[in-house]
Amino acid sequence: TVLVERLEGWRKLTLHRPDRLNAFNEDLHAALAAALDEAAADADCRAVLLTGAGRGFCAGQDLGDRRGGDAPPDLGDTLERLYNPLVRRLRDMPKPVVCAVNGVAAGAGANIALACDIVLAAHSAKFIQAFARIGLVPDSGGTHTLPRLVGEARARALMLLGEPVEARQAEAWGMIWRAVPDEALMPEAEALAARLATQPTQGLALTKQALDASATNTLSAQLDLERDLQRQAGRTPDYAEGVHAFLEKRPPRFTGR
Ligand code: LHQ
Repeated sequence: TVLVERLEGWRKLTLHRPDRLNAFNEDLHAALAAALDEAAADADCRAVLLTGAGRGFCAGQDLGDRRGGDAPPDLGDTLERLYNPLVRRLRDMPKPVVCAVNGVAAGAGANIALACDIVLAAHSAKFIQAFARIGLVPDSGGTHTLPRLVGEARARALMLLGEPVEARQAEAWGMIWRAVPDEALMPEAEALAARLATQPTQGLALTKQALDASATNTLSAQLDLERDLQRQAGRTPDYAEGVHAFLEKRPPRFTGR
């Protein structure tokens, strides 16, 4: 239920349950976890593109997928086992993750998109914090990411009202990187992933670490972290190559090491 395409230096992962708008069941979670772990472990893969098949990106949890009969399911357990590890996999991926939101992103589907590093969305796509509509709490990190992206006032209203946000509005609010015409989405997202795959991958991975830590660090702690991460970046062959290329006035040839 996840299509994996191995391209030149990067991978495209497509959520594939189009008749359910790519809503998550256990199988989709397992397939995506395996695909992300493989992408993380493959040194030749230097960027990941995540998208959805059909007219939706992801409608969140499959609300028809109720196991265990009439007893209320333990949704905390579902988050602990499935959604929380997924968000951690995306954030901790030591290479950039681009998300191409091809259609509606609802509930956990919206927040999983927002957990990716660079989010593009088709003009026809919408983001819906659908949780309030069914009595749930926004999850998959949304209560952390959304207020930081769009500010407290917008995040609160979106999460309490469950109203859709269209792609262009999401771009204007800084929720995503760019909204693009529907037919331009895949070419632009693929070009971005391909470009990222030629960049100094270790430096980008360290940059992700710094940005994630900044959510909770003081400035002083963050300065210490930047020192430590820069020390690591300064030892990479790609840094040496970047400097040489600059001084020799030629394009760099980064290897991702
Ligand atoms: C679906 C779904 C869906 C099943 C569309 N499930 N079939 C975490 C932990 C544990 C438990 C609970 O939740 C979570 C986190 C969450 O994600 S909670 C939030 C779950 N998601 C939602 O509440 C969104 C539900 N879906 C919708 O509101 C609409 O489908 C949206 C607004 C996404 C799209 O609307 P339309 O474009 O009008 O499409 P549609 O509603 O006609 O959907 C197409 C088909 O997909 C339809 O099936 P059908 O057999 O009638 O063609 C839907 O039933 C099915 N589908 N979402 N989450």
